[in-house]
Amino acid sequence: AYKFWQTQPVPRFDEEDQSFEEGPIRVQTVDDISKEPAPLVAGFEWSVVDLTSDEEIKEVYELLNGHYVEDDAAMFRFNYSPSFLRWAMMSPGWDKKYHIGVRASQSRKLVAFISAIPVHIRVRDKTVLCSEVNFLVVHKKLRGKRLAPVLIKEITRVSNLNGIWQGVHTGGIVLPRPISTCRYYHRPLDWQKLYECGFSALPYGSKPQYMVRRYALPDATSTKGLRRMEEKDLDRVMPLFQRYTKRFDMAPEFTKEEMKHWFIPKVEPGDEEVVWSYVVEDNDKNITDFLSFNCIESSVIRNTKHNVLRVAYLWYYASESGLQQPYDRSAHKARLNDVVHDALILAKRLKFDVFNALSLMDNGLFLEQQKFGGGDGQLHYYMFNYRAHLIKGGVDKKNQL
Ligand code: YNC
Ligand code: MG
Repeated sequence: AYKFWQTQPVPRFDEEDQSFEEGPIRVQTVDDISKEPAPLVAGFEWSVVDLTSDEEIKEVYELLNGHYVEDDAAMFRFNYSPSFLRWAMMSPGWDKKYHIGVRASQSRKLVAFISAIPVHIRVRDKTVLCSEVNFLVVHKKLRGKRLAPVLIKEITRVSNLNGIWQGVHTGGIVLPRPISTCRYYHRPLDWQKLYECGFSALPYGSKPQYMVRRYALPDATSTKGLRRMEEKDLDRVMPLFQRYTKRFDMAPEFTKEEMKHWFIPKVEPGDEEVVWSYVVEDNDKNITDFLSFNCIESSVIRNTKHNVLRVAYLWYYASESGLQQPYDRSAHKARLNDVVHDALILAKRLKFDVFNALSLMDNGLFLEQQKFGGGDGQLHYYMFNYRAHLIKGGVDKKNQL
């Protein structure tokens, strides 16, 4: 098993000695790295994809729309919008050499893809420059032919030539060896539609109208001072975000330019919005809370009534309530519940069908109270060429799920 992964600089499952110091597994220099991509099997060729081109982003969109990640029962498949794909793959430091495609030589059809962006990830006391790899996809007709390892080796080579030696990625499958594992939680916003799609089940003995009532939300938010985040807020959100993420063993480190890109991207005419960010500003103009969620639609694969689910994913947030000295767990819990409840209301108004969150950060403080239910899906977090101890939940170990 793991014929490919056992050749790679990643921790193994059977490593017992946990007394190591966290750091790189393999150390190389640019001289050690091939200047040419490995050849592909006859009939296929490497092709850098230009995501600024409307035709080429459409090719990536269509490949992912038809062939990307599905749930185990093949009822839903991610349907990332072209706007989302540009936002996710063209963050500060992006380079088109990290948008790697494979084409069939004759038809020119795009049949496989992999991408990366440069990110700084702090793991405990060390900050690591990584290639964050995403959108690995192989056309369904080319599956099982060991093309994925070739794509992974190519994105590694290009990263290495650029002086990046570590990687970070997430996925639903188990590989050697996760540094953390989270569970997905789902909070229905339109229960009736989720039921009709087969996403939500009717509990034994219940009735649809009870379920609809259970998940009903008020029309208006209630947190005083809550509003959309704007560019002028960046200088106040950044220090709050930095202090809040210090609570966790693993977190990204964003520059101001990155914060701007990730939380208040410019929406050009014709773009769909992909991220919604909010702040709470008090009477003294202090920003006390920040919260964001993004949108990934899922195609409903075989359903006569519905074609897509609009899914909101809770993303980063921060709150002064978690930073009080001494730490007041019940105050933090109450505040997060208020702000997340408002986020559910906002997402409902934006016509989302379900609100997803993972079992990470301080989410254990609100998931149950806000009527999230545990899903089947897990998300495993991996680092490439970096040995680290397992990462557990937030500072407040009582929050762990
Ligand atoms: C996966 N998701 O285990 P072994 S997530 C990593 N991540 O190798 P073949 C994966 N490895 O076990 P297929 C993987 N899925 O023999 C499979 N593998 O050691 C490994 N699905 O290759 C697998 N997108 O080509 C096995 O498999 C080997 O034809 C088998 O292709 C796989 O984007 C795939 O789930 C996933 O499109 C492309 O099934 C295909 O099946 C597909 O015979 C639907 O491959 C879409 C899907 C994956 C979403 C994602 C993150 C990817 C991370 C890749 C690793 C990056 C490492 C860091 C590199 C940079 C380092 C620096 C510096
Ligand atoms: Mg293959």
